[in-house]
Amino acid sequence: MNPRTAALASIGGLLAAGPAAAAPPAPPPNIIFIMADDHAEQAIGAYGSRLVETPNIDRIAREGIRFDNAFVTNSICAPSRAVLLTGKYSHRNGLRDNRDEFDGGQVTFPKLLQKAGYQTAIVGKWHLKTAPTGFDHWKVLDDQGEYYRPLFIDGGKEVERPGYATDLITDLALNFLEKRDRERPFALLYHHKAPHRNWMPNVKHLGLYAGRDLPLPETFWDDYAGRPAAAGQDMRIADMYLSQDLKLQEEVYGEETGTGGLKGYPAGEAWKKSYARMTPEERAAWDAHYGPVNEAFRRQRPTGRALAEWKYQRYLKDYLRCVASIDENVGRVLDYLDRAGLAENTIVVYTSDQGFYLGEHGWYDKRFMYEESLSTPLVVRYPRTVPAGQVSKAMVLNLDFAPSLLDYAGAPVPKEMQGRSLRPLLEGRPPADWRRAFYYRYYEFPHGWHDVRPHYGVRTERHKLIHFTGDMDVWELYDLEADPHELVNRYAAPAYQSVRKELHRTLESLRRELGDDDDS
Ligand SMILES: [Ca+2]
Repeated sequence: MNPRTAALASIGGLLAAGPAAAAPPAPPPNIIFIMADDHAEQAIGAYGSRLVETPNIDRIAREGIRFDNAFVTNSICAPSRAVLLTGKYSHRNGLRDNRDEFDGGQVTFPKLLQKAGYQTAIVGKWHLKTAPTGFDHWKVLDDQGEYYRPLFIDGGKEVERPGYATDLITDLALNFLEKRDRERPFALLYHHKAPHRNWMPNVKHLGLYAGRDLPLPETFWDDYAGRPAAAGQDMRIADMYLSQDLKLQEEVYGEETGTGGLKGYPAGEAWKKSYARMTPEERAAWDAHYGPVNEAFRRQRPTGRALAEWKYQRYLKDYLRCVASIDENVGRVLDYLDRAGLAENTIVVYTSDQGFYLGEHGWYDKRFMYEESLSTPLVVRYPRTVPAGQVSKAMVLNLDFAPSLLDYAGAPVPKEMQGRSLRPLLEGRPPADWRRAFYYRYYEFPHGWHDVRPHYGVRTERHKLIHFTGDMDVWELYDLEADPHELVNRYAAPAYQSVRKELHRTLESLRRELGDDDDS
């Protein structure tokens, strides 16, 4: 019986039996919230990717729901995590960019789940500088985390664990599930480091894409005409480091050919350290793959466009190999839920802290309010009440996670939370007054990486208005239907003046409503 039929049958049963024979209240759902780091929709099978297969993430979508319009409110690692925990925008939760520290004293959904009787845990990436609060159990990566032999902060101590980050984080997740208190519901935040830069695959996945080249995105050679902020960034694949990003050895590359997003960063030294974290066996497998890559580079010495395209292939293949490891490990967790009889009553969420550029506009990284980094993958499975095989086009935000999970746990959602529970959407009852526009704001400048100008804006179902602030003071307007790749800024186009006026009105009303009217 599929879940929809099952739900109808159980409602039918209740009606037939009458109120006197009402079933005992259902137990609160368990929660496994899986968040990857920098995992773009373009690299997930369920979203139509032709680049990589992700059968386990796809399984969550197939047995539940896929959201095609899921977005973040500030497209960068730590801020997105603070939004997840608090259900509040950056200007309200205080974590505006990666330099800020998270104020762990504020209200978060894990704390409220604890009050509601849940055991709460987080394993893997944390990245909020201050120690986790609201978790009964936590083992988190130190800072960004390393791919090989990563350091975990565990009971206040740093513990180095041999092995590969994605496997190790999954081991910790399964270990928590195995040792949990079986009398109480659990909420486990299972957060991967991958596929964040510097994209070091598990050695067992290095053979993927052998002898095969990946297609260049249509916008790879974007000239950024009419978009000064897009022209001024430092996140072009053409400028990636040959060492830390693309894994060439010093004797081969000689000198770096790119800025890599942060002038003066000692990329060669960083790469030596990353490489040295592998065991002799891992290094042997690594060298067996990268030795020939280094050798081919030494022979060909690509320059100009050929070098940029060579970098694209190297970057994207390693990124996708990291994704393959995540998918394999998500499969381990889904299998565990099946074996333990937990699948039916556990909400499984798979998402990322934001989207990412896989060569679109010639870029890697995120930050911009353009579609690839504004969007984030989101699939959810909860067989007990969420019908399988659904696709939602509703505009949903990372701001909605906290209220949704509290709603399912039967805990009150505090007024200060600015998102809205996704529950009616998950259960196939989209509310008529669901949002049709949302507000975005990015802050990290001039400090930090990649020189992306601070900006804010509004996205509606069809249009987008962006204001790059400060001395740049440039407005951009996109028509996503006519120009899905956002190549033509129509802010000054005569045909768009009434749309422009309407977008300004929507933006101002959202800023007022959300209490963010400070441009500085
Ligand atoms: Ca991230």
